[in-house]
Amino acid sequence: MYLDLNASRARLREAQNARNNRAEVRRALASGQVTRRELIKWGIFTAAGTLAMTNGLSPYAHSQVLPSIPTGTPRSPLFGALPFTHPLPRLLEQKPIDLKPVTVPVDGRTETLLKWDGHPSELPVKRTSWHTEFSGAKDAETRALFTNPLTGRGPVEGRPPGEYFAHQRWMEYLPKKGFLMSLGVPGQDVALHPQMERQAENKIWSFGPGRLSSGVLPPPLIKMRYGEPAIFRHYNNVARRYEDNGGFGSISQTTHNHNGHNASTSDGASNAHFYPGQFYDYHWSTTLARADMINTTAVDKRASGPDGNGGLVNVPGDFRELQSSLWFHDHRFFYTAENVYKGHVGALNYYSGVDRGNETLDDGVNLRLPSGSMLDWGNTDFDVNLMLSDAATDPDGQLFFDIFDTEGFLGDMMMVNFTYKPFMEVLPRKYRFRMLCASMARWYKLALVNQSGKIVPMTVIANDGNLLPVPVKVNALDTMSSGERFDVVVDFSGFRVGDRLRVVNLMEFENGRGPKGVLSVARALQEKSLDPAIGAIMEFRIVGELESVDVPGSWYFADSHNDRSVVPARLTEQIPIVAPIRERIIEFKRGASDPTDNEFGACFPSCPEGRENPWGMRINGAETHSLNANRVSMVIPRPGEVEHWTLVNGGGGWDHPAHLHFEEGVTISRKKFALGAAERGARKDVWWLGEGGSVKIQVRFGEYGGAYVTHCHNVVHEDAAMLVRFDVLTDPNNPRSSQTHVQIIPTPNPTPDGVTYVMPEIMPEGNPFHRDFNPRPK
Ligand SMILES: [Cu+2]
Repeated sequence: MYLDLNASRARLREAQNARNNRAEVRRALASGQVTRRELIKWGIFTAAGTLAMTNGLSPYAHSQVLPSIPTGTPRSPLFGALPFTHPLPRLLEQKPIDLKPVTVPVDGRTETLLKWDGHPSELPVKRTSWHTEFSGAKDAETRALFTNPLTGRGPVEGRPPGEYFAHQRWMEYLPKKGFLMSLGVPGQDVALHPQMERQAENKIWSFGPGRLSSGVLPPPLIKMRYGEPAIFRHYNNVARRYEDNGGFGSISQTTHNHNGHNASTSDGASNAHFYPGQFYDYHWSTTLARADMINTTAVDKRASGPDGNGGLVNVPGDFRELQSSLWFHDHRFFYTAENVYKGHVGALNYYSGVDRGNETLDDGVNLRLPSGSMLDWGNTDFDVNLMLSDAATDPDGQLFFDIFDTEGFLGDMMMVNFTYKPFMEVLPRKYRFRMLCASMARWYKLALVNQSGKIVPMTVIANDGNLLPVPVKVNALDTMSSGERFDVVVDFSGFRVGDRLRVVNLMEFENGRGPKGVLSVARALQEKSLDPAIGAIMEFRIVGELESVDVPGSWYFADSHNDRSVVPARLTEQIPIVAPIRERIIEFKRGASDPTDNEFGACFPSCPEGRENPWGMRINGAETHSLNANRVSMVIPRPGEVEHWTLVNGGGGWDHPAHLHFEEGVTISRKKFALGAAERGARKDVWWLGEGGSVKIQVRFGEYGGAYVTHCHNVVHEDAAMLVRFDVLTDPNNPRSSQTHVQIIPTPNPTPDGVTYVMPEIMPEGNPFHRDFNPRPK
């Protein structure tokens, strides 16, 4: 294609100027040099409070002349870094710490606290937040014990006080292990490739092990097993002042376990974010869904976790609800995209009797999927987490994010495990890859090719961390939108040492509205696209020997190594579709009727100055609303009831991946688009809807209660308020379930000085107890 080079250069210059000017506006606002009102008066903001689309401010303002670059900004400099020159870093496995129970008397009864083994200065874990002690302190001395040590104000634990945010079913799912981690500032030690610039302070905030540690990259991997509940203690160790955020990211954060079957207290998306110097104890309970309804006495061996000695620990619940490849990431309302992009992310593998992470142990329960066999469970030698994301940098090689973008920010550099286009050495045998789309607004269609560009089939075994009933062999994966996971098995045994294969991205974007289309493998390999993320993104190299990750110092040799893993013809059983108790229609739409209608100001909780929130959601055909965390849009009245939900893309040329927290849904059908090869009857938690499309799912809730959300997982749309809150009520007749959550609880309102509660509004269109509620909306 012929491009006028001078015009092209001029446009790039303008785009870079626009980026600088926007950064200038952002700094002026943050430091209080100008007000939003002044910016509107000067024509820099529109009356709606959004950045005016003028030259010098918006890189899109004059893009009619030349084809646009998806990022809307100049290409990121690569500093000579070539693709496939740096090895894939494996995610950093986190070592759990034993938690030792101690019983203490509290107000005439006893309570079980958990002490961190080998960490005597660490506050024990307990059922209610330490915020309760801070709030209830009778004197300054006692209060000081439970005060945020970094700031000297507010409680030491950010979890809201009292029963509303107490860990539910505490003794039943008493944590045995703890993961002690901080989200911190890595300083100058991290780069996306050794040849690229080191990231400046506060460009990346990532997890590191221990209390008040620096962040590190690559992101962490946490291995959990059924029957071993854990605590994830997250210290907030990022910058203290919000203007020190390197241009993007919120210093108040919260961690969402996507999609662990946990109480809303520990879901990380119940408006309970916390501040620098504080920690938050998340109870990752490993509860198997339907524990109160199916296999309640834990006799089914398939519903189990590995005991560490070749045996199993049975747990109550439905084995068809077992989960495997989960992940965790920030969920601070209005700032999720910035924070996740900045590094607040990790992988979470759940192991079960069926999906053991051991390929040789043959007990009639274990599926023996590719993994390894050096450890009793959780082998990762042949079971590899691949976290896919896209990034963009400024001309100095520093991570860049456009906080005024509400369409979907796209990067032009493809990364796997936060490394630019890596390679990985593999043995000629079967591997399992746990692929995760951790991008903000970009989705993928992936194929695998050999060195002559011919397709090598992959076998999909799990979708969003749920085993498929039967493995599905494909030439290319289904669309993998933001938040979606595919577990695939690739058989390299037909290749010879020295052979190379590549993972190719076929899905083209030109802006954040959604994909432009899918390219053929041949075109994608020739990179015949203006989208720099098209083409090969990772390389596999067949080698003859390989060191073990699970037991470093041990080696595998291709000529003597015997692959004993299998991919059984049946992996699990499908949950049948039945007649629902009620139906709901959930629309993902543009144009909320009340973006500023809130007693707390424009947004609740606080949202960025100067960014409009054009996105909203509509329940059962009522009014469209943007997120207000103090509004309950749907009530789930009783555990166990089957509901059918139709997730609808409200149109306008946009695409949205719909994400449901807490429970998976069984995919029933699609409108406008065909079901994907691995989608029929599959359990999922993110559904790509497609432009003008819809998906019907079957859901069922249980075991825990509280406030959850369902939202668009284009996290830029999500941050522009495309979420709704739903509240799950617990069963008053079940003595094991929380009696606090038999009703809707107040909404936490976090501040650096502590959390107060406010009373939420409940919308009739989503409330089955309301006389206007329609259980069969059309
Ligand atoms: Cu969306």
